Amino acid sequence: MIDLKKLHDAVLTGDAKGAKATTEQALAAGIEPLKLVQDYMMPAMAEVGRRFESNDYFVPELLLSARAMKTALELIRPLLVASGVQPVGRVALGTVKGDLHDIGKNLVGAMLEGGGYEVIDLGVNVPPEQFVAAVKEKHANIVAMSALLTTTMPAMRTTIEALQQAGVRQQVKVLVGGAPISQKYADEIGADGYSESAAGAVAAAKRVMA
Ligand code: B12
Repeated sequence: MIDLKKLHDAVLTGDAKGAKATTEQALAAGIEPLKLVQDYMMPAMAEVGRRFESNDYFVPELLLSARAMKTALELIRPLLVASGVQPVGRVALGTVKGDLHDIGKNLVGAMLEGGGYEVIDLGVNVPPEQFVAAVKEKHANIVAMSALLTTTMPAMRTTIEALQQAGVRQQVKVLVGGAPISQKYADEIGADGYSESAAGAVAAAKRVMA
């Protein structure tokens, strides 16, 4: 009998080895991959988000949990694809042009994956045309942009304008985030959603897709 709570606890405590081992055992025992994500990993990441927001967890803990989540997801993702479980949406995620900060972006990506979204991670220093290409060629239905510098925030507006010019703005929802970004700024540049946290990014994605 496998104790699946171990998977929850491994993600919560950032134990990538433990997350991998329990996931392997569970999959070998025929447990539904989706059950592992929805009942154990997502609640653990949601708790990680809560602990971060209440200052019980800090960036190192977040990174360890994100890595544990990613390690387990690497085993699970191919099975979800094979079993035909449709992702709830496809997100083109990146840190905007000129900006190399990716810790928050990576957390947002892990949370979105945990929330059932397929994430196309475009990396850092992503120019507007690369976001446009992800929408056109990879059929992303959400563009999620991160910026940590006040000097790179305007690249979000430029990217939205590039989506408009390419004629694809209507077919995507745009989410923005990062330390200097606010709801006010998101409204100003015509983004569809904003969140100040990785856990909130999933809720924002759900809201804009509804
Ligand atoms: C780590 C760090 C770096 C690292 C980045 C490493 C990496 N791989 O990311 C390094 C050392 C490379 C770096 C470089 C620089 N940095 Co720096 N950096 C930071 C620092 C200390 C932490 C950022 C971080 O990771 N926070 C933790 C994560 C979890 O938080 P987050 O990114 O905000 O993300 C959360 C939310 O914002 C949200 N979120 C984020 N993205 C998105 C996206 C969406 C769609 C949604 C919904 C939500 C969302 O969810 C996340 C999780 O909850 C900040 C200070 C700070 N306290 O923010 C300075 C800071 C951002 N850096 C700063 C500066 C100035 C620089 C440099 C210019 C320094 C220099 N002179 O070279 C360079 C710029 C390089 C470049 N071109 O990008 C300034 C920016 C000031 C400003 N007003 O613009 C800051 C604020 C430090 C300061 N107080 O001066 N930096």
